[in-house]
Amino acid sequence: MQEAVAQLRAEFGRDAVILHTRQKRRGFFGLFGRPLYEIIGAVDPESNTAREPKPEVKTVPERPPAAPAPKSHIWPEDIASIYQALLATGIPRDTANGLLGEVLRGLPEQAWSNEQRIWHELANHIARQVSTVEPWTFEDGQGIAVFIGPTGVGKTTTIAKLAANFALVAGKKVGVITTDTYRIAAVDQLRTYADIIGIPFEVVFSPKELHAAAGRLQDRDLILIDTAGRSPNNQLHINELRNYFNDMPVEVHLVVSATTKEADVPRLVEVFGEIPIDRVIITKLDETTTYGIILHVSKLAKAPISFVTTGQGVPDDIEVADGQYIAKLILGDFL
Ligand SMILES: Nc1nc2c(ncn2[C@@H]2O[C@H](COP(=O)(O)OP(=O)(O)OP(=O)(O)O)[C@@H](O)[C@H]2O)c(=O)[nH]1
Ligand SMILES: [Mg+2]
Repeated sequence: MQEAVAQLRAEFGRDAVILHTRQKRRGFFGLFGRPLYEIIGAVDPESNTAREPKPEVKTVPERPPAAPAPKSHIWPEDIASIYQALLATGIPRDTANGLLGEVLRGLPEQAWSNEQRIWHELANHIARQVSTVEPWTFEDGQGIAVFIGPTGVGKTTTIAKLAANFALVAGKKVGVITTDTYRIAAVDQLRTYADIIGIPFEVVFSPKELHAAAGRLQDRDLILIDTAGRSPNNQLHINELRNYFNDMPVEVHLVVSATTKEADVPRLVEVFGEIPIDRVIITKLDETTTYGIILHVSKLAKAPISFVTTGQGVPDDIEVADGQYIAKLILGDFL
């Protein structure tokens, strides 16, 4: 198999990606009577080392190749174009390889030319891979959730949406606390929502005050805690955030905008992940047309998606995350 991979790379460049590998039955084509290995690869046309933007099925015999290696070349153009389309959704390369490989392995070879079927299977795989979680049921008592993330992603707005829905629609006792005394007007922003909804609101300046405020909200079913948006490149601010919630049993929701650049996601997740992440919220789905980042963030954060938000409107533009819905969003017109 290594030899076959090396051969594929030699012929198509270092960036050739392996989509599918399989050991063929002995006596393939009645030749040699030795096991054969089949690899399907694709070449990313954007890559510099790519020489041929076409996939190839390459079959090589097991060592030692006493006779010239038997090769069968077929050109499943459909699969190459599906792979490219998958990358264009913003799904990172590794994930796209894995997904397409899994789907192909699960389908009989005759189905590989059935584009519709492949897209359908991809949607099923994505729906299974995007982990989601039910909203709070309050069966285990009070819920305390804190919302952290980069600046301007919609943390405060999301808290306002959740507070309004759980208080006014679900009839739960909700309280909000803000630790964001950093930005002028941040306190007023959330206080205004709390006043309109008619729920208690607390402003805290230190971890000690946070404990005290949570104590005063003991009768609440749900406490939502807002934090100041932080840059993942400011370690001092991240440490400060971590110290706030070190010794408090809170459910940490990482809030990430769907407009985040794919390349920035790993660092973002790593740095905010210093505060163990329990849930991910993806905001601003309405501001982009590619949604692969949803899968990307949830995988890297190793946390399920709780909610997605779809506009500026409070309280309507928020939905409970659902795998099928997210898969459809990601694959869009292809389904
Ligand atoms: N289009 C769109 N805009 C949103 C969404 N959620 C929030 N916003 C807007 O994003 C802007 C910032 O929202 P905030 O809730 O203040 O963001 P934040 O994360 O609390 O910001 P900081 O506290 O400064 O870090 C506001 O204009 C919101 O209306 C969304 O789902 N879609
Ligand atoms: Mg805010």
